[in-house]
Amino acid sequence: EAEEEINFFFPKQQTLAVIKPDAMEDHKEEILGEICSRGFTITQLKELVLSRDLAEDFYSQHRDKPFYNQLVDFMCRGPCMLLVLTKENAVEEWRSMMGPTDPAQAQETAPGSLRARFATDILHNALHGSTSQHHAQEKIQFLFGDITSDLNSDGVFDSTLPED
Ligand code: IDP
Repeated sequence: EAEEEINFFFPKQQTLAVIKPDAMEDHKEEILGEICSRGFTITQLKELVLSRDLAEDFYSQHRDKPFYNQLVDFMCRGPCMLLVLTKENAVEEWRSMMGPTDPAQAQETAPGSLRARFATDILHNALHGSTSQHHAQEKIQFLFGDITSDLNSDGVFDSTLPED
């Protein structure tokens, strides 16, 4: 009953976090430790090497950017850890824990952030986090949803994502 009351005032939210291949090598334990010590619940977790198709779909909104191919190469070069994080205000809080996309900017404006500490450059920036609840739900369904729900009417796997 106490928990029901807490959830009424501070509704739980889910976000998708990804530890990218550059940070998996040396910083995985420390990042997971911080996620837990900030009070996030890890609701789902999966470690895998993304296929090229999956990485292309995951970042399909960037397909016209000059860095798209490099980004896809980078995302499939080694294992990633995919995490569903649950907490009140999870989307915003995880973005703020990560810090800005570019670690140079992160070091200036958010020196304690995870990207300030663990990212190498604007491409190899250690972490992903959803920017809205809508995007979070879409990506969580894409990465963790039952594979049969992604079959089209011909029973063929359909990996296209809806547009933003
Ligand atoms: P975000 O990850 O902070 O939400 P986005 O702009 O959505 O940032 O970019 C997605 C990912 O693409 C970034 O995390 C980073 O790995 C890469 N990226 C973004 N901007 C650049 C760039 O200007 N050059 C190279 N890679 C970039």
